[in-house]
Amino acid sequence: MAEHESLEFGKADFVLLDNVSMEEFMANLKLRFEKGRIYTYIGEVVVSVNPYRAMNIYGRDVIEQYKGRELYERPPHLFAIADAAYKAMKRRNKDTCIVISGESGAGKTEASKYIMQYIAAITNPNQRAEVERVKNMLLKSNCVLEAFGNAKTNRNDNSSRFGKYMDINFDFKGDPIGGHINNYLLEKVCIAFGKDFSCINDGADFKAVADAMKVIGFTGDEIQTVYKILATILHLGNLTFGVDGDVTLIENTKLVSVIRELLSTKEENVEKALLYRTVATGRDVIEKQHTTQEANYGRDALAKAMYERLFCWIVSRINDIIEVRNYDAKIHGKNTVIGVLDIYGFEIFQNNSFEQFCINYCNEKLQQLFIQLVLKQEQDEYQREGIPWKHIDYFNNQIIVDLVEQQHKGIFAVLDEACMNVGKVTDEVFLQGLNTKLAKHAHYTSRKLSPTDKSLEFDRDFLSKTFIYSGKNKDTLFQDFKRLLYNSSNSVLKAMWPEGKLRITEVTKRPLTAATLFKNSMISLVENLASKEPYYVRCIKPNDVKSPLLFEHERCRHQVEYLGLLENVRVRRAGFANRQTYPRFLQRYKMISEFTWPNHDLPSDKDAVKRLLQGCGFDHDVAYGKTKVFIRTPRTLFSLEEQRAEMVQRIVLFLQKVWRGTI
Ligand code: AOV
Ligand code: MG
Repeated sequence: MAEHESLEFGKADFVLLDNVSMEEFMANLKLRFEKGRIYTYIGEVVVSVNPYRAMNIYGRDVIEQYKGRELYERPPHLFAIADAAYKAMKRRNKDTCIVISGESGAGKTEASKYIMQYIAAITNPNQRAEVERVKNMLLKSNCVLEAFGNAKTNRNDNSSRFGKYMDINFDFKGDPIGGHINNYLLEKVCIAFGKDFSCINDGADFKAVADAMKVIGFTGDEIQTVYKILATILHLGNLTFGVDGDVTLIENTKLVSVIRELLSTKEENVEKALLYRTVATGRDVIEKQHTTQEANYGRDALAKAMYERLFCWIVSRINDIIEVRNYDAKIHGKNTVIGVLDIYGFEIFQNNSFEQFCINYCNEKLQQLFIQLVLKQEQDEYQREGIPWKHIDYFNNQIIVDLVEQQHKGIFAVLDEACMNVGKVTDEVFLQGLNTKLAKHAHYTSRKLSPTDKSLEFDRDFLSKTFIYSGKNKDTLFQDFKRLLYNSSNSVLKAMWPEGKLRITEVTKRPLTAATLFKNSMISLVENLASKEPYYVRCIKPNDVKSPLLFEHERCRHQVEYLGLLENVRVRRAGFANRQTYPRFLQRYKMISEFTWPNHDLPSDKDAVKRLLQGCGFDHDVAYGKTKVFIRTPRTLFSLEEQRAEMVQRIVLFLQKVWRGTI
């Protein structure tokens, strides 16, 4: 329970609600939002509501207030959760992670940046140069990744189109010595020609990004190449094809020269790659001319693949630069990690596609992890402390996750199967597959049942109404393009396309589909998170118009519901609303009992706490663990707090009298 906050701002922890009902939860959330209290706890989980205005709560002074404090000692804040993760890592030598979730525009990326800033601010008190360098790189890398990986959508002006998981490595002193970024890109789905990405849109922006890249340590050649790739992608967008008889040709041939120059390849190679594909038929290798449709398709695929590859390359270069360098730190000394996950949030658009399906599946997966871990953590603590655990019912969304990722009959598997039919992949084939395999699934409703709606429907909003283009699932960049880029005399570009080295007859293995790659990357992400001690930030978007004033009740209620926040409160409460170590408990409440004030003469703090609680008549509402006392109902805690406040008041009055000499 956070002190220093009066009830005028509502309850700082939802666990303290009088009744756990949706109405009370929402009333508290709204009150706090309106009073400018954007953070509220559920135990150790931070619930955050996007304020859509600059808040004066992230400064150095505020950082100082949270440094080294316990969670409930200060008003709820991201800094408190960052500090808790840091403390656990440092004191208990634990790898921890901070998982930030919530729908698009809810404030995840902003939260991740404040968390990084906090960690950077509280570490390296001795100003070690190497640590300063690493911290600077970690903060700067964010700006570069955002420039390439964020885009304006109608849900968020600065929407992350990639998921980012960043590990920060710490040495035994607790100072950051390196890091690693995993990006979860949406395969093949970078918005057409990337034209929506700010780094391409705006020349001035690119200058700022180029400067940041330079600071991080990208070479001049590398930055030049990035620039050339972006220019190529833009030019590809203007390239058009026509026909002359049965010959497909490029209409604006001048562009080919420009592209050739940018890519440092041979002009005729560019033209050939755009108009033909090389196919191996048995032992023969022939060149087959594209139709204009195929040529258009190939051009778009090239632009997207170049953008995607560029992004991945930038991430891998940043990783080269920020990885833990110091050999000693790697081998000796303890090296612990805090991971920060900021991923694309759940989204539904007018038209939803494979991209939204992947994003929403990812959010389901994280929700599953949340359910498992929040419950598991509780259970573990009770076990550790030797307290019996009562099972709680909650909605387990494993069934939704299975619906998507199950072997052979999950949606991804059906999609992959539909994509095996070379040449005649249609959404109809895919739909048929779904109808056959999933007809009886409780959470699947076929599109056939709603013929006017061109979407596949799932009965839970989480998965949104998704219309999946099966075509987006295939790796469809013609080999010829890979060879073209590999044969560039620009060594940076060449290095991005190593598979272009393969000769046509060597390219036989069917590449994994986008769905399978994505699924695998999600499974390993979740495994990684599950191996760490998790801390959660649950972000809520208050309205759809980016207003700092509007708390749209229904929109928020819906999020509270699908984030399972009420269940979270119940789980937390059905166990125990509050737990504190014996010494801490005594420190705070000893003044309310004659047995413990000013000191106790019992054999242990545990005995003293027992005596105190028996004396107050709360013995029935608590359990005594090995190191902590567990308080079941918030009422008891309130009562203790009230008694304490009363005592404090009396002591203050008493002291005032002493000072005035009236006693
Ligand atoms: P997201 O990461 O959750 O969406 P962002 O973190 O980009 O959302 O937040 C969206 C916008 O909300 C920001 O650009 C800010 O204008 C505003 N905002 C968010 N948090 C704060 C805050 N703490 N203080 C002030 N303004 C804030 V997406 O990336 O779309 O899922 O894929
Ligand atoms: Mg984001």
